[in-house]
Amino acid sequence: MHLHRHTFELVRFDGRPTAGVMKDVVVVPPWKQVEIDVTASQPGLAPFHCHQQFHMDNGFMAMMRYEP
Ligand SMILES: [Cu+2]
Repeated sequence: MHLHRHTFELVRFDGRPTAGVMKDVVVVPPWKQVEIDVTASQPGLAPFHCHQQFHMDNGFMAMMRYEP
């Protein structure tokens, strides 16, 4: 998964807490979950999407937007 224009902190990967891991892309294994913290410090539009083309073709993408 890729969040454009932001860096997020990976705080949980497959149930295991993590800290200090800053990323803008994270690989989510099948049937696993990750949890991230995002600081809303870049107002405007930011695409959030899967990097697997098949998933994007089937709608696994969104546009995040917030104002200052
Ligand atoms: Cu995907």
